[in-house]
Amino acid sequence: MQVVHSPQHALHDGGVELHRGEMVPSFESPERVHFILAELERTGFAVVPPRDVPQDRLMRVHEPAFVEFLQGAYARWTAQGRDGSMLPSGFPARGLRRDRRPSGIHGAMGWYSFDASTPIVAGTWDAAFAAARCAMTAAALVSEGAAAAYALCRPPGHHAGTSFYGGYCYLNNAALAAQYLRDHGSKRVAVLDVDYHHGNGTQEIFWERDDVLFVSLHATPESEYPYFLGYADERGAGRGEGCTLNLPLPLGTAWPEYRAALDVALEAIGRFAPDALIVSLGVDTFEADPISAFRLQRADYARMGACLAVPGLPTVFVQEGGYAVAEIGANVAGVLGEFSACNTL
Ligand code: OKP
Ligand code: ZN
Repeated sequence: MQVVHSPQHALHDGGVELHRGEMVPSFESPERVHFILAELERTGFAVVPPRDVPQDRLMRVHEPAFVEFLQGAYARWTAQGRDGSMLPSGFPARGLRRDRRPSGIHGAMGWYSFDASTPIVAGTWDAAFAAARCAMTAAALVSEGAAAAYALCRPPGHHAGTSFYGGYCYLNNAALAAQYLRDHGSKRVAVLDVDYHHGNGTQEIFWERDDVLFVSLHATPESEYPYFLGYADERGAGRGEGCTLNLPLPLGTAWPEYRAALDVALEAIGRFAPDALIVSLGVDTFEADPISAFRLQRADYARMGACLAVPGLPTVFVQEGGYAVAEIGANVAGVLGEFSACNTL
C-alpha cells in the first residue's frame, strides 16, 4: 500500500485553541505526521507525493464562496494589522440570522466555522489544500487499480462540511476522496469513520445522497465533541434516507464493545454493496489519547485492520485524528499493516 504525503502539512503550525476554558497550543500538531511517517517508513511502506489536482475539484464537495473564504482569510486578517492565529468569537446560533454572511472578517469567520478550536494561520490554506490533494491522489491510485492506498492527511477533514470548518478541519479530505471515486467509475462508495469524534462534516455532505453510505463509530455526542450531531436517530434524508448510520458509544469503550459495533458497521456496508471503501482513520480512540476517553490498546489497531479487510473492497485510508503523538505511528501502522496482511484483493 502506498502512502501519499506532502511536507506542506508543516505550513499549518503555531495555532492555539480554546480547550476546556483555556487557550492552549493546538493538539493537532505537525509532529503527528512526523511520527506516523517515521513508523510507516520503518515498517517498509513506500511514500509518494500528491499529484497536482486542480483546485476546482474541491467544488465537487465544497461551496465556492467557502473555498474562497478559506484561501483568502489570512490575508484579510493581516491587512487589518493582525498576525498570529485567527479564531472566531461569535456564531449564528438560535435566534440569530444565518441568511446574512457578514462582509467583515470577524463575522465571516463566525459564519463559516463552528468552534474555537480551529485556528487559521499563515500556512493553513496551503496545508489544507495539500492534504486534500493527498486524499484525492490516494483515491486516484485506487481508482486506477491499487487494492488500497493511505493518505497521510494533515490537517484532518471529517468535521468540515459543504460550507463550514471546525474541529481542526478545513477541507473534507475523506469526502473529496469518496467523490473522486464516484467521478472515476465507482457507482457506490461507503465511508466508514472510525475516528473517536463524529464526522459531522462528512455526514452533512452526503446527508441527502444515496450513492455514498456514511457509517460512523464515535463517542456519544451527549458528552463529546462535536456535541450537536452524531446521534443514532440521524439516518439521512430524501434519497439519502437510510444511507447514514451512527453508532455512538459510551466513554470508556474498550475493544470488545468497539469490535461489536464495528461488526454492525461492516454488516451495513455489506448490505449497501459498495464498490469501494473510504476509511476515515482517526486513532484518537487510543487509551492514552489526551483529548479522548476510549480505551483501545496498541494491539487493538491490528485487530481493527483485520476487520477492515473483511469486506474485501478497494480501500482508501484517510488520516483523521490521533493526538497521543508518541504512539500514533504504531497505531496507524498497526491498522495498515494488518489490513495489508489480511487483504485478499
Ligand atoms: C478532531 B478530530 C478540545 C475540545 C475539542 C476539537 C476536537 C476536534 C477533534 N479542545 N476540540 O475528530 O480528531
Ligand atoms: Zn477525532
